[in-house]
Amino acid sequence: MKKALITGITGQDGSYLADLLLDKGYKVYGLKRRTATPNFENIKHIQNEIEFFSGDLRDMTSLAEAVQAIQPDEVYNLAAQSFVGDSWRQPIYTSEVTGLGVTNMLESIRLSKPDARFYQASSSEMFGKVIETPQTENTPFYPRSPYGVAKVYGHWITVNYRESYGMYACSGILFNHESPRRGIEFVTRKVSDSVAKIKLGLQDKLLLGNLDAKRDWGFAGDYVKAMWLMLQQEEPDDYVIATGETHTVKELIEIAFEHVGLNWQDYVVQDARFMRPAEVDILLGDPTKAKKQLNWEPQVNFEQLVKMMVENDLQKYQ
Ligand code: NAP
Ligand code: F7E
Repeated sequence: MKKALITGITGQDGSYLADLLLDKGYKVYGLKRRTATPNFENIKHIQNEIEFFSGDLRDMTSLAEAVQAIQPDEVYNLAAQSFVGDSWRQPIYTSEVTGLGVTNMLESIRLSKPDARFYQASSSEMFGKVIETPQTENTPFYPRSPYGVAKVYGHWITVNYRESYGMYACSGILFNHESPRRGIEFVTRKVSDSVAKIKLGLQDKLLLGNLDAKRDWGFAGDYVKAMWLMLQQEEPDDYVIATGETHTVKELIEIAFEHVGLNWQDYVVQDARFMRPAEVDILLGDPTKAKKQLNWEPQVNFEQLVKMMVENDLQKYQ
């Protein structure tokens, strides 16, 4: 039975990846931070099938002990301070977790299970103020937030460990991916949750920042399959994972409100508090390499994704 260690198992991607690996017959281990109150919302349906290790990406002792004890075949490093907006408010913390945390994980593997296959959750935020469109594996990085800068470090240290020590280390450059398990502060979930509440008379207005930003949004359930595929190849490599379509925040709002029969102009208010000090105006990924080499294809399109999220939040409040 193959053994996989997932950091960030309580998050959106960690939970979908755990579902996938359990389905494939893996023994799944999850690194989890201690919290004062339970934090199992995304994994409550599989909680009893996972073996947890207590740890934090900033504390290498906890990671090294987990790797030593588990001797995993595959390690998926999904843990991060992942909210771009907060990375300006907590830049040092973000660098430590999202940046240096990757080295802590790689060192833990190098010291006691160097043949484990490693996946690093890199991000399209590394392209930031984009040098070219669409973005590919060869597009130079120009990060625009402390989060993006930390992810560039995580990406290059992963490449460096592959080249320095011959480790099977991959960096998946994933564009935005969403789901009903998305954190409430991200724009898609903020919109789906608010639309559901407005429809049910539980909220009056939806306060948002930049409506013109464009993102290449896909479904998280599709994207975790690409993570697994990257670790099943003969050689480790880096891949862009995206849909190849881009949409504005305004289009997202239009579809979400229209789905419940409301006009977004009656409810959406722009609020400077949700604007960012430096914005990423457009992201559009070219997933050709992943399609060819991994045989990966996204199954859920943008409109289906938005409707799925609104439906889920409607059911929750009903
Ligand atoms: P998420 O929902 O925010 O989950 C982040 C996970 O990291 C949570 O389980 C969180 O635990 C854990 N974590 C945070 N700080 C930690 C620390 N110091 N030590 C150990 N664990 C810690 O993020 P996601 O959307 O699933 O994304 C997964 C990964 O992919 C992240 O690295 C993210 O930066 C990256 N990524 C995401 C996207 C996207 O569109 N979703 C795109 C590209 C890359 P708690 O539950 O305890 O907070
Ligand atoms: O913002 C605009 C905002 O916070 C998307 C993370 O998973 O994907 C995610 O990062 C866009 C931005 O995601 C609001 O300015 C407008 O242009 O949903 P978001 P993100 O910053 O793209 C990447 C790939 C990651 O790696 C990250 O971990 O929407 N926007 N008004 C707003 N955004 C938020 N959050 N809230 C608003 O009110």
